[in-house]
Amino acid sequence: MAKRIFSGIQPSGIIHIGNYLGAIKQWVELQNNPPTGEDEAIFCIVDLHAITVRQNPEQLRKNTLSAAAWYIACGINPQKSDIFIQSTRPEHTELAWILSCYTQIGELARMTQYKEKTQKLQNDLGDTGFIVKAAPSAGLLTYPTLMAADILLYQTTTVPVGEDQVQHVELTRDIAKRFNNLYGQTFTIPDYSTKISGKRIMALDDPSKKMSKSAASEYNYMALSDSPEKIRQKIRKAVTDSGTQVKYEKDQPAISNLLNIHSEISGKEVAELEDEFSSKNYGEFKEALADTIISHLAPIQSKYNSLMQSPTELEKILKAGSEKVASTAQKTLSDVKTKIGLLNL
Ligand code: ATP
Ligand code: LTN
Repeated sequence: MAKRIFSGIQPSGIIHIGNYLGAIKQWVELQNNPPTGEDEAIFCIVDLHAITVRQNPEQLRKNTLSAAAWYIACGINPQKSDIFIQSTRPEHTELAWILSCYTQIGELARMTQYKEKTQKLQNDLGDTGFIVKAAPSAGLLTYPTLMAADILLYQTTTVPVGEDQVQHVELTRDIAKRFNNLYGQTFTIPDYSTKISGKRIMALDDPSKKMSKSAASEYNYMALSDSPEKIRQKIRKAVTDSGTQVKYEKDQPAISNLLNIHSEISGKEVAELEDEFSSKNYGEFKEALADTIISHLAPIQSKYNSLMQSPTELEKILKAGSEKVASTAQKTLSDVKTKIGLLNL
């Protein structure tokens, strides 16, 4: 059986180095060195997931096209992999509804992302600076059934994601097994694959939280689009611990996070970096880290800028991707409908 890789990112903000190191970088590696010769890779821009929290329509449109440009600028090759926008394939929402009828509310309510996003909504400061309590939408709760549909429609074998998404892939496996047990072999049971040694990239302004596109402050994340000056400023401003040594320690989460980022970008082991900076202070390490990020991002940013000059080219790539994946999605959905007793007229 052909192996199929599927993954996606929400166009809910500016793509950051957490998305790059946790997801896109490993997508590119899988695309270029597939585990078997016949692998196929599909990379989606999951705009329907982004609307589980309120988005500005104009900004959402911009972020969607810009996500496609970042995918390509980082090394996803549309000749080798399919890139498409989730909402352009109606099979995703159709299968998501069906799967939500095979998922328990309790399973959804205990997802960490649901709990975190619900809490964030309830603590958000409105424009006036006062806390505006917003109730979570049903979409935020059923988010994982849409993600399960994304994955299962394509008979995906491998889902390369950051560590925060593993729980959702595990739920996808449970739903798929449940369905297969009831109706016979229908879905391939997907595996997840994580990089960055199973660690997540933490926020620069608070190492107890993950780096996130939808953070209130831009000092939380390092965007792929940040200018060299901004990169230097954000790294200088990044919080550090009470210690002074550049060492990876459990009780020194801020410097450990910065070491992790350096290691992932430079390809040097953390121990090697600890050696290199053993007689240096935090300030010197931070300058070196900023240099490393700036030079790594420079060619990616220049490719991104040139892609964004021709939005119609990007749209063409996205349309072609959507058409290319259509037949697999339609085949799975039709099989599911028949099995559960819907008239497939
Ligand atoms: P949002 O803040 O809007 O929820 P996000 O920044 O968490 O967005 P997603 O679109 O949810 O980003 O995630 C896209 C991919 O990037 C996923 O595979 C996710 O696991 C990975 N990812 C996101 N944040 C991090 C992080 N801080 N460290 C490592 N991987 C991450
Ligand atoms: N929930 C994921 C985005 C996502 C996804 C997917 C990832 C939606 N559908 C299918 C892998 C496979 C996130 O990163 N927040």
